Amino acid sequence: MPHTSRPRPHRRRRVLRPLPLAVAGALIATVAVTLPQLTPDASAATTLRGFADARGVRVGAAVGDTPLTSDSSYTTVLDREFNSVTAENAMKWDALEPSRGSYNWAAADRLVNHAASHDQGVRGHTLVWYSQLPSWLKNGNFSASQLNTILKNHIDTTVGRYKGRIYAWDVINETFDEDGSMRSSLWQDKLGTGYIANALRWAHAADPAAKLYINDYNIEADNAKSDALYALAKQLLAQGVPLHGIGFQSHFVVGQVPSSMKANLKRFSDLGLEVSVTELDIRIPLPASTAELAQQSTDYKTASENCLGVPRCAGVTVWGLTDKYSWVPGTFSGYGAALPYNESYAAKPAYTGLSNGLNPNA
Ligand code: 9MR
Repeated sequence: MPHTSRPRPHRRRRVLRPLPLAVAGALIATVAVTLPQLTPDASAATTLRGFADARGVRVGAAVGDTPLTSDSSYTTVLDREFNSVTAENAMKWDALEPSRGSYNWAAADRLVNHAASHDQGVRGHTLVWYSQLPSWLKNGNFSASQLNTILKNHIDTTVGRYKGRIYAWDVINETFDEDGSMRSSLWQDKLGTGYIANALRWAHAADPAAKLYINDYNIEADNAKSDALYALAKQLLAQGVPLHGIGFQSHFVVGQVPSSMKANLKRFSDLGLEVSVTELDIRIPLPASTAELAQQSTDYKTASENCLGVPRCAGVTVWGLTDKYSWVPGTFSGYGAALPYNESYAAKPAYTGLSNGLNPNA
Protein backbone atom coordinates (compact mmCIF):
# COMPACT_ATOMS: atom_id res chain seq x y z
CA MET A 1 0.00 0.00 0.00
CA PRO A 2 1.22 3.51 -0.72
CA HIS A 3 1.73 5.47 2.46
CA THR A 4 -0.16 8.70 2.96
CA SER A 5 1.12 11.48 5.17
CA ARG A 6 -1.99 11.56 7.36
CA PRO A 7 -3.73 8.64 9.00
CA ARG A 8 -7.12 7.93 7.46
CA PRO A 9 -10.04 8.53 9.81
CA HIS A 10 -11.04 5.25 11.46
CA ARG A 11 -14.83 5.15 11.31
CA ARG A 12 -15.33 2.01 13.39
CA ARG A 13 -13.33 3.30 16.34
CA ARG A 14 -15.29 6.51 16.48
CA VAL A 15 -18.49 4.46 16.87
CA LEU A 16 -17.11 2.00 19.42
CA ARG A 17 -15.35 4.30 21.85
CA PRO A 18 -18.32 5.24 24.14
CA LEU A 19 -19.91 1.75 24.23
CA PRO A 20 -19.73 -0.76 27.10
CA LEU A 21 -17.22 -3.56 26.58
CA ALA A 22 -19.71 -6.38 25.96
CA VAL A 23 -21.63 -4.42 23.32
CA ALA A 24 -18.37 -3.36 21.75
CA GLY A 25 -17.24 -6.97 21.60
CA ALA A 26 -20.44 -8.00 19.84
CA LEU A 27 -20.02 -5.15 17.39
CA ILE A 28 -16.43 -6.07 16.66
CA ALA A 29 -17.59 -9.59 15.80
CA THR A 30 -20.14 -8.13 13.37
CA VAL A 31 -17.59 -5.79 11.86
CA ALA A 32 -15.15 -8.64 11.41
CA VAL A 33 -17.73 -10.51 9.37
CA THR A 34 -18.63 -7.51 7.15
CA LEU A 35 -15.03 -6.30 6.72
CA PRO A 36 -14.30 -8.16 3.47
CA GLN A 37 -17.15 -6.29 1.76
CA LEU A 38 -15.94 -2.93 3.05
CA THR A 39 -12.33 -3.38 2.05
CA PRO A 40 -12.65 -2.71 -1.71
CA ASP A 41 -14.46 0.60 -1.12
CA ALA A 42 -11.98 1.71 1.48
CA SER A 43 -8.97 0.96 -0.73
CA ALA A 44 -10.56 2.52 -3.82
CA ALA A 45 -10.85 5.77 -1.91
CA THR A 46 -7.12 5.82 -1.27
CA THR A 47 -5.88 5.09 -4.79
CA LEU A 48 -5.05 7.90 -7.20
CA ARG A 49 -8.04 6.98 -9.34
CA GLY A 50 -10.28 6.78 -6.29
CA PHE A 51 -9.49 10.40 -5.46
CA ALA A 52 -9.73 11.47 -9.12
CA ASP A 53 -13.09 9.71 -9.59
CA ALA A 54 -14.42 11.42 -6.49
CA ARG A 55 -13.56 14.81 -8.03
CA GLY A 56 -14.75 13.90 -11.52
CA VAL A 57 -11.30 14.29 -13.08
CA ARG A 58 -8.74 12.06 -14.76
CA VAL A 59 -5.47 10.80 -13.40
CA GLY A 60 -3.57 9.24 -16.26
CA ALA A 61 -0.33 7.57 -17.19
CA ALA A 62 1.53 7.36 -20.49
CA VAL A 63 1.76 3.68 -21.34
CA GLY A 64 4.42 1.91 -23.38
CA ASP A 65 3.43 -1.15 -25.39
CA THR A 66 6.36 -3.21 -24.07
CA PRO A 67 5.50 -3.03 -20.37
CA LEU A 68 1.78 -3.28 -21.21
CA THR A 69 2.33 -6.62 -22.87
CA SER A 70 5.16 -8.05 -20.77
CA ASP A 71 5.13 -6.78 -17.18
CA SER A 72 2.27 -7.79 -14.94
CA SER A 73 3.56 -5.66 -12.03
CA TYR A 74 3.24 -2.69 -14.35
CA THR A 75 -0.34 -3.43 -15.36
CA THR A 76 -1.32 -4.14 -11.76
CA VAL A 77 -0.26 -0.64 -10.73
CA LEU A 78 -1.64 0.95 -13.90
CA ASP A 79 -5.08 -0.53 -13.45
CA ARG A 80 -5.29 0.00 -9.71
CA GLU A 81 -4.15 3.63 -9.74
CA PHE A 82 -5.11 5.28 -13.04
CA ASN A 83 -8.45 6.04 -14.69
CA SER A 84 -6.86 7.31 -17.93
CA VAL A 85 -4.10 6.21 -20.29
CA THR A 86 -2.11 7.88 -23.06
CA ALA A 87 -0.17 5.93 -25.69
CA GLU A 88 3.46 6.91 -25.09
CA ASN A 89 4.37 6.15 -28.71
CA ALA A 90 1.82 3.82 -30.32
CA MET A 91 -0.40 6.53 -31.83
CA LYS A 92 2.41 8.58 -33.36
CA TRP A 93 2.52 8.74 -37.14
CA ASP A 94 5.69 6.65 -37.54
CA ALA A 95 4.13 3.89 -35.45
CA LEU A 96 0.73 3.95 -37.18
CA GLU A 97 1.74 4.32 -40.82
CA PRO A 98 5.37 3.23 -41.26
CA SER A 99 4.89 2.90 -45.02
CA ARG A 100 2.41 4.88 -47.02
CA GLY A 101 -1.10 3.50 -46.92
CA SER A 102 -0.13 0.57 -44.72
CA TYR A 103 -1.35 1.05 -41.16
CA ASN A 104 -0.24 -0.83 -38.10
CA TRP A 105 -2.92 -0.51 -35.45
CA ALA A 106 -1.87 -3.41 -33.25
CA ALA A 107 -0.25 -1.55 -30.35
CA ALA A 108 -2.76 1.32 -30.39
CA ASP A 109 -5.67 -1.13 -30.44
CA ARG A 110 -4.14 -3.08 -27.56
CA LEU A 111 -4.06 0.02 -25.39
CA VAL A 112 -7.57 1.17 -26.31
CA ASN A 113 -8.92 -2.33 -25.61
CA HIS A 114 -6.99 -2.57 -22.35
CA ALA A 115 -8.43 0.76 -21.25
CA ALA A 116 -11.97 -0.33 -22.10
CA SER A 117 -11.68 -3.45 -20.01
CA HIS A 118 -10.24 -1.58 -17.01
CA ASP A 119 -12.67 1.31 -16.99
CA GLN A 120 -10.04 3.80 -18.16
CA GLY A 121 -10.42 6.69 -20.59
CA VAL A 122 -7.91 7.24 -23.40
CA ARG A 123 -6.10 10.45 -24.36
CA GLY A 124 -5.02 10.28 -27.98
CA HIS A 125 -1.44 11.38 -28.62
CA THR A 126 -0.71 12.83 -31.17
CA LEU A 127 -1.96 13.76 -34.65
CA VAL A 128 0.20 16.64 -35.92
CA TRP A 129 3.78 16.84 -34.71
CA TYR A 130 7.10 17.80 -36.24
CA SER A 131 8.75 14.66 -34.84
CA GLN A 132 8.34 10.90 -35.23
CA LEU A 133 7.14 11.18 -38.80
CA PRO A 134 7.73 8.17 -41.06
CA SER A 135 10.52 8.69 -43.59
CA TRP A 136 8.15 8.34 -46.59
CA LEU A 137 6.40 11.47 -45.28
CA LYS A 138 9.49 13.40 -44.12
CA ASN A 139 11.40 12.82 -47.32
CA GLY A 140 8.55 12.63 -49.81
CA ASN A 141 8.95 16.16 -51.15
CA PHE A 142 5.17 16.58 -51.32
CA SER A 143 3.51 19.73 -52.59
CA ALA A 144 1.37 21.81 -50.21
CA SER A 145 -1.81 20.43 -51.69
CA GLN A 146 -0.58 16.83 -51.46
CA LEU A 147 0.49 17.37 -47.84
CA ASN A 148 -2.86 18.85 -47.00
CA THR A 149 -4.61 15.76 -48.35
CA ILE A 150 -2.18 13.43 -46.57
CA LEU A 151 -2.79 15.20 -43.26
CA LYS A 152 -6.56 15.18 -43.67
CA ASN A 153 -6.53 11.46 -44.52
CA HIS A 154 -4.36 10.70 -41.50
CA ILE A 155 -6.69 12.57 -39.17
CA ASP A 156 -9.87 11.13 -40.71
CA THR A 157 -8.49 7.60 -40.54
CA THR A 158 -7.00 7.74 -37.06
CA VAL A 159 -9.65 9.76 -35.26
CA GLY A 160 -12.34 7.89 -37.16
CA ARG A 161 -11.01 4.49 -36.10
CA TYR A 162 -11.26 5.37 -32.41
CA LYS A 163 -14.39 7.49 -32.61
CA GLY A 164 -16.20 7.43 -29.29
CA ARG A 165 -13.30 5.65 -27.55
CA ILE A 166 -10.90 8.56 -27.07
CA TYR A 167 -12.10 11.37 -24.83
CA ALA A 168 -9.38 13.87 -25.81
CA TRP A 169 -6.87 14.18 -28.63
CA ASP A 170 -3.59 16.07 -28.67
CA VAL A 171 -4.30 17.27 -32.19
CA ILE A 172 -1.38 19.68 -32.32
CA ASN A 173 1.85 18.92 -30.49
CA GLU A 174 4.80 21.24 -29.82
CA THR A 175 4.13 23.84 -32.47
CA PHE A 176 6.00 26.79 -30.90
CA ASP A 177 9.62 27.72 -30.41
CA GLU A 178 10.74 29.00 -27.02
CA ASP A 179 10.55 32.65 -28.14
CA GLY A 180 6.93 32.22 -29.19
CA SER A 181 7.49 32.02 -32.92
CA MET A 182 6.05 29.11 -34.86
CA ARG A 183 8.48 26.19 -34.94
CA SER A 184 9.82 25.24 -38.32
CA SER A 185 8.33 21.87 -39.32
CA LEU A 186 7.12 19.99 -42.34
CA TRP A 187 3.62 21.37 -41.64
CA GLN A 188 4.52 24.95 -40.82
CA ASP A 189 7.01 25.31 -43.63
CA LYS A 190 4.80 23.91 -46.38
CA LEU A 191 1.28 24.77 -45.18
CA GLY A 192 1.68 27.82 -42.95
CA THR A 193 -0.09 28.34 -39.61
CA GLY A 194 -3.47 27.55 -41.19
CA TYR A 195 -2.75 23.84 -40.78
CA ILE A 196 -3.65 24.18 -37.10
CA ALA A 197 -7.24 25.31 -37.70
CA ASN A 198 -7.65 22.76 -40.50
CA ALA A 199 -6.40 19.89 -38.35
CA LEU A 200 -8.75 20.84 -35.51
CA ARG A 201 -11.73 21.07 -37.90
CA TRP A 202 -10.96 17.71 -39.51
CA ALA A 203 -10.54 16.03 -36.12
CA HIS A 204 -13.82 17.50 -34.91
CA ALA A 205 -15.65 16.22 -37.98
CA ALA A 206 -14.18 12.74 -37.42
CA ASP A 207 -15.21 12.59 -33.73
CA PRO A 208 -17.43 15.44 -32.56
CA ALA A 209 -17.37 14.18 -28.96
CA ALA A 210 -13.59 14.21 -28.49
CA LYS A 211 -12.03 17.22 -26.76
CA LEU A 212 -9.39 18.65 -29.05
CA TYR A 213 -6.14 19.95 -27.59
CA ILE A 214 -3.02 21.88 -28.42
CA ASN A 215 -0.25 20.36 -26.30
CA ASP A 216 3.22 21.74 -25.57
CA TYR A 217 6.11 21.91 -23.08
CA ASN A 218 7.60 24.97 -21.37
CA ILE A 219 4.21 26.67 -21.52
CA GLU A 220 3.45 26.04 -17.84
CA ALA A 221 4.87 29.41 -16.78
CA ASP A 222 3.74 32.78 -18.03
CA ASN A 223 6.42 33.33 -20.66
CA ALA A 224 6.93 34.19 -24.35
CA LYS A 225 5.88 30.71 -25.49
CA SER A 226 2.70 30.57 -23.42
CA ASP A 227 1.87 34.17 -24.41
CA ALA A 228 2.07 33.17 -28.09
CA LEU A 229 -0.10 30.11 -27.48
CA TYR A 230 -2.59 32.24 -25.56
CA ALA A 231 -2.85 34.65 -28.50
CA LEU A 232 -3.30 31.76 -30.94
CA ALA A 233 -5.93 30.07 -28.78
CA LYS A 234 -7.89 33.30 -28.47
CA GLN A 235 -7.74 33.82 -32.22
CA LEU A 236 -8.85 30.25 -32.99
CA LEU A 237 -11.79 30.52 -30.60
CA ALA A 238 -12.81 33.87 -32.12
CA GLN A 239 -12.83 32.16 -35.52
CA GLY A 240 -15.04 29.36 -34.23
CA VAL A 241 -12.35 26.70 -34.61
CA PRO A 242 -13.08 23.61 -32.47
CA LEU A 243 -10.28 23.98 -29.94
CA HIS A 244 -11.34 22.65 -26.54
CA GLY A 245 -8.26 22.39 -24.39
CA ILE A 246 -4.62 23.13 -23.73
CA GLY A 247 -2.23 20.40 -22.62
CA PHE A 248 0.59 21.52 -20.36
CA GLN A 249 3.16 18.75 -20.62
CA SER A 250 4.97 19.66 -17.39
CA HIS A 251 8.35 17.97 -17.77
CA PHE A 252 9.92 19.58 -14.70
CA VAL A 253 13.23 19.56 -12.83
CA VAL A 254 12.95 18.98 -9.06
CA GLY A 255 12.36 22.23 -7.17
CA GLN A 256 11.41 24.12 -10.33
CA VAL A 257 7.64 24.01 -10.69
CA PRO A 258 7.04 27.52 -12.06
CA SER A 259 5.50 29.92 -9.55
CA SER A 260 3.23 31.41 -12.22
CA MET A 261 1.83 28.00 -13.27
CA LYS A 262 -1.59 28.23 -11.62
CA ALA A 263 -2.27 31.80 -12.80
CA ASN A 264 -1.08 30.85 -16.27
CA LEU A 265 -3.40 27.84 -16.50
CA LYS A 266 -6.22 30.00 -15.19
CA ARG A 267 -5.93 32.52 -17.99
CA PHE A 268 -6.46 29.70 -20.52
CA SER A 269 -9.33 28.33 -18.47
CA ASP A 270 -10.83 31.84 -18.41
CA LEU A 271 -11.06 31.62 -22.22
CA GLY A 272 -13.47 28.71 -21.66
CA LEU A 273 -10.85 26.08 -22.48
CA GLU A 274 -10.16 22.90 -20.58
CA VAL A 275 -6.68 22.69 -19.12
CA SER A 276 -4.84 19.44 -18.44
CA VAL A 277 -1.42 18.46 -17.21
CA THR A 278 -0.57 15.88 -19.87
CA GLU A 279 2.99 14.58 -19.38
CA LEU A 280 4.03 15.29 -15.81
CA ASP A 281 7.42 14.06 -14.62
CA ILE A 282 9.93 15.66 -12.29
CA ARG A 283 13.55 14.70 -12.86
CA ILE A 284 16.26 14.60 -10.25
CA PRO A 285 20.06 14.58 -10.65
CA LEU A 286 21.16 11.03 -9.85
CA PRO A 287 21.61 9.60 -7.32
CA ALA A 288 18.49 11.17 -5.80
CA SER A 289 18.96 12.23 -2.16
CA THR A 290 16.26 11.89 0.52
CA ALA A 291 15.85 15.67 0.48
CA GLU A 292 15.35 15.69 -3.30
CA LEU A 293 12.78 12.91 -3.11
CA ALA A 294 10.93 14.93 -0.47
CA GLN A 295 11.10 18.06 -2.64
CA GLN A 296 9.84 16.01 -5.59
CA SER A 297 6.85 14.94 -3.50
CA THR A 298 6.04 18.59 -2.76
CA ASP A 299 6.45 19.38 -6.46
CA TYR A 300 4.02 16.61 -7.51
CA LYS A 301 1.47 18.00 -5.08
CA THR A 302 1.99 21.59 -6.23
CA ALA A 303 1.90 20.74 -9.94
CA SER A 304 -1.32 18.73 -9.64
CA GLU A 305 -2.95 21.37 -7.43
CA ASN A 306 -1.94 24.05 -9.92
CA CYS A 307 -4.22 22.33 -12.42
CA LEU A 308 -6.96 20.98 -10.15
CA GLY A 309 -7.27 24.34 -8.42
CA VAL A 310 -8.27 25.97 -11.71
CA PRO A 311 -11.79 25.79 -13.17
CA ARG A 312 -12.03 23.40 -16.14
CA CYS A 313 -8.98 21.32 -15.19
CA ALA A 314 -9.78 17.94 -16.74
CA GLY A 315 -6.97 16.05 -15.03
CA VAL A 316 -3.34 15.19 -14.60
CA THR A 317 -1.38 12.59 -16.58
CA VAL A 318 2.10 11.40 -15.62
CA TRP A 319 4.53 10.45 -18.38
CA GLY A 320 4.97 6.84 -17.31
CA LEU A 321 4.41 5.45 -13.87
CA THR A 322 7.66 3.78 -12.87
CA ASP A 323 11.28 4.90 -13.15
CA LYS A 324 11.89 1.50 -14.75
CA TYR A 325 10.70 2.70 -18.18
CA SER A 326 10.99 6.49 -18.08
CA TRP A 327 12.33 8.38 -21.12
CA VAL A 328 14.23 10.78 -18.83
CA PRO A 329 17.63 9.08 -18.28
CA GLY A 330 18.00 8.44 -22.02
CA THR A 331 17.44 12.11 -22.84
CA PHE A 332 18.81 14.07 -19.87
CA SER A 333 22.12 12.52 -19.03
CA GLY A 334 22.65 12.21 -15.26
CA TYR A 335 18.95 12.72 -14.45
CA GLY A 336 16.22 10.25 -13.58
CA ALA A 337 13.96 9.09 -10.72
CA ALA A 338 11.25 11.28 -12.26
CA LEU A 339 8.09 9.23 -11.61
CA PRO A 340 5.90 8.26 -8.62
CA TYR A 341 7.09 4.60 -8.49
CA ASN A 342 10.67 3.37 -8.36
CA GLU A 343 12.08 0.59 -10.58
CA SER A 344 10.69 -2.11 -8.24
CA TYR A 345 7.21 -0.59 -8.07
CA ALA A 346 7.59 0.80 -4.56
CA ALA A 347 5.61 4.02 -4.17
CA LYS A 348 8.01 6.94 -3.69
CA PRO A 349 7.27 10.09 -1.67
CA ALA A 350 6.22 11.51 -5.06
CA TYR A 351 3.26 9.12 -5.02
CA THR A 352 2.08 10.65 -1.76
CA GLY A 353 2.55 14.13 -3.19
CA LEU A 354 0.44 13.30 -6.23
CA SER A 355 -2.15 11.53 -4.10
CA ASN A 356 -2.41 14.51 -1.75
CA GLY A 357 -2.66 16.83 -4.75
CA LEU A 358 -5.66 14.86 -5.96
CA ASN A 359 -7.28 14.51 -2.55
CA PRO A 360 -9.04 17.74 -1.62
CA ASN A 361 -9.03 16.70 2.06
CA ALA A 362 -5.28 16.06 2.31
O1 9MR B 1 8.37 9.15 -24.08
C1 9MR B 1 8.50 9.17 -25.49
C2 9MR B 1 9.75 8.41 -25.89
O2 9MR B 1 9.59 7.04 -25.61
C3 9MR B 1 10.03 8.63 -27.36
O3 9MR B 1 11.26 8.03 -27.69
C4 9MR B 1 10.05 10.11 -27.65
C5 9MR B 1 10.32 10.36 -29.11
O4 9MR B 1 10.32 11.67 -29.43
O5 9MR B 1 8.83 10.70 -27.29
C6 9MR B 1 8.59 10.62 -25.94
O6 9MR B 1 7.38 11.28 -25.61
C7 9MR B 1 7.35 12.68 -25.86
C8 9MR B 1 5.93 13.06 -26.21
O7 9MR B 1 5.46 12.29 -27.27
C9 9MR B 1 5.82 14.53 -26.54
N1 9MR B 1 6.35 15.34 -25.47
C10 9MR B 1 7.67 15.00 -25.00
C11 9MR B 1 7.72 13.51 -24.63
C12 9MR B 1 9.07 13.15 -24.04
O8 9MR B 1 10.07 13.31 -25.01
